[in-house]
Amino acid sequence: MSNILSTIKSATDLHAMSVKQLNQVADEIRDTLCNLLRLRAAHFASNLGVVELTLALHSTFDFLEDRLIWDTGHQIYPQKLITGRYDEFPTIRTRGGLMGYPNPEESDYDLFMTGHAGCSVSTAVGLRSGDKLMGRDNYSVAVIGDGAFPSGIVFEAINNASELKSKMLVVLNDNEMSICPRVGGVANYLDRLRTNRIYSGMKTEVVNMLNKVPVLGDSTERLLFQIKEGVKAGLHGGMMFEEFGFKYFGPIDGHDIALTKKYLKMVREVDGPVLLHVITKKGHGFKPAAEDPVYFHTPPAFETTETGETIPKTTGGGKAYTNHARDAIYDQMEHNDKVTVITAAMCQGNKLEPVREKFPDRFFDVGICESHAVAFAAGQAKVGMRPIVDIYSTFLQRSYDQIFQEVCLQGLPVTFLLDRGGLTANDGPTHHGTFDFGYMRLFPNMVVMAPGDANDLGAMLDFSLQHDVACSIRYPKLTASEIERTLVPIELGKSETLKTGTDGVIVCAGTPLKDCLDAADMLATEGISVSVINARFVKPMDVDMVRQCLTNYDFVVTVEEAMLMGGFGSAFLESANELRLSTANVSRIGIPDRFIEHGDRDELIAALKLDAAGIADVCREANGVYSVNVPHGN
Ligand SMILES: Cc1ncc(C[n+]2csc(CCOP(=O)(O)OP(=O)(O)O)c2C)c(N)n1
Repeated sequence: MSNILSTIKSATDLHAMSVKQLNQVADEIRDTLCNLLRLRAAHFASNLGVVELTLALHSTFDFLEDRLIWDTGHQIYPQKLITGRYDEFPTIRTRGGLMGYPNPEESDYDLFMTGHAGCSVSTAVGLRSGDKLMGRDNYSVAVIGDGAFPSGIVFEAINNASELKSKMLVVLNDNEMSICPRVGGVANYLDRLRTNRIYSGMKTEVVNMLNKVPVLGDSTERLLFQIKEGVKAGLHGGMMFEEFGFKYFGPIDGHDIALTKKYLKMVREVDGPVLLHVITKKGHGFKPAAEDPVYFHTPPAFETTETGETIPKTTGGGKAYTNHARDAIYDQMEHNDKVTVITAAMCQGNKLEPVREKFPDRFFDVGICESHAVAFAAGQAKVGMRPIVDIYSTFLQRSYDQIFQEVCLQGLPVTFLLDRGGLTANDGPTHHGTFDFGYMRLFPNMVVMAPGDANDLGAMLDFSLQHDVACSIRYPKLTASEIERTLVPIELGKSETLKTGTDGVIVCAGTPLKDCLDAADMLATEGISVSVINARFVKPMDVDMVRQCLTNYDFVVTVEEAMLMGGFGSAFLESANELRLSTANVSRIGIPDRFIEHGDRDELIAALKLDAAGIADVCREANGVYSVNVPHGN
């Protein structure tokens, strides 16, 4: 059979294809996705689940004129394959290659660079509104998963779309999964809609019959009316959406291209907002992924053994910071029944499954609802519990106002464990957790910590739960280092000196600490003697440490895997200024004022001079400039 996929240059090529040909393209996309898994870790189950939906959408609409937003964006691979990026596809998620999320720089079909869930309906309403004002008669479509659907902002958008009477379509891609199985009341409602499918044949007749029940004025009749409306709501699928002003269609099988196209053509003619409920299966068409979509969300690269078996490629061993954090949480919950843990749909990412199993009453998965997660934690803290919000740094950004008002303004002791602090490598700019030092340290009543290694992490969690104040503790997506030393207990606003030198000093906030020590070793062989300090606290700053650094050494280098603007180095400079000490000899290593691309972590880190070689370079340069060649007594 000839390969059609490789010949598709633009999605408009699909318009002339028969359903049979589209199904062949679907098979070819699936093969291409499976082949990718042999190369590298990538989003998998979600992409396999939307192959037919993507083809149905692009063969019905022209998304160079119409608008399409994929919520979350991780299921964009089929779209990339049919919009002129087939040849480059093997480069996906590598530095300089295609991004694993929609990227407007790659194609006009990718309207927004997205990676955070929940905003697609809002954006689509905005696009429709703007296009209407510009006099364009086009159509706006948002595809959103059932996991993201309960996000508060989706209801804000639905509310607005009804008001604007926007001619637009929300495709609810219901695969019964977030990353883990979806949770909550909306999930239950969608389950009921699915099972209501058996009523679809008789629904109209029953509703017609109910409509014949007279509605009169006395109380018995009012009761009858209420019963009638209740029964109608139960029978008529999607009543909730209809009440919000959307026309509801479905549920339909989203793997049936012909059927999905039929519905898409039909809803395009409806004046006003429409919700099309589409049922798909994550991992569809590749048995192992369909059977275990949680593992196959972003599985590691695969390899085929000599016996022909497909197994995950083994990656370097060692325990990740995420696992250390999970074990520390487990330990705290075991010893203190006031401690709770809250995740916003990231149980799998944060490796919390054992905590969920062991402490079901104190484990809360609130769905992809980060703002709610934080306000919910504040509520628990107010009445005496000790909640831990275990969350990715980048997703916590969704809760900024709740950190301000519900937590800090009230002075409540909520602990934030910020996973994926720093670069997340192949995911790229939507997922790098580089802003948290800056955004967390702004608020009064917030302590900001960064463990230098795995030992610090557990000790910091313990410290946090012993104190009556909100604390943020951030760590990266990395195998943890454990630096050998006599452990100095965590003390509020106190740093830890790991190595004492005479020429300069490296002050590190967080896990680049091991690289700082390695840099110091390299420099020692060249006759440059540097101290290495584990800052531990971004806030409050260790003011004595700042004073000593600025008075005892020729040069100071601050290091952080975070934005320079507003980050640890900036905080250091602010302290120096308050001490009225000169900062001319302070160099800061961190992330400059731009979004960092996706790519191999080591490459990205090296380019930012955040590895041992880069840190040593900056020290060398500073030593050359600022060295006065006089011994300092420390
Ligand atoms: C704001 C936000 N929180 C958490 C995540 C992490 N995350 C990525 S995919 C996903 C599940 C999405 O489920 P769903 O919306 O049903 O989409 P599907 O996986 O079915 O495509 C989650 C929680 C995210 N991308 N954005």
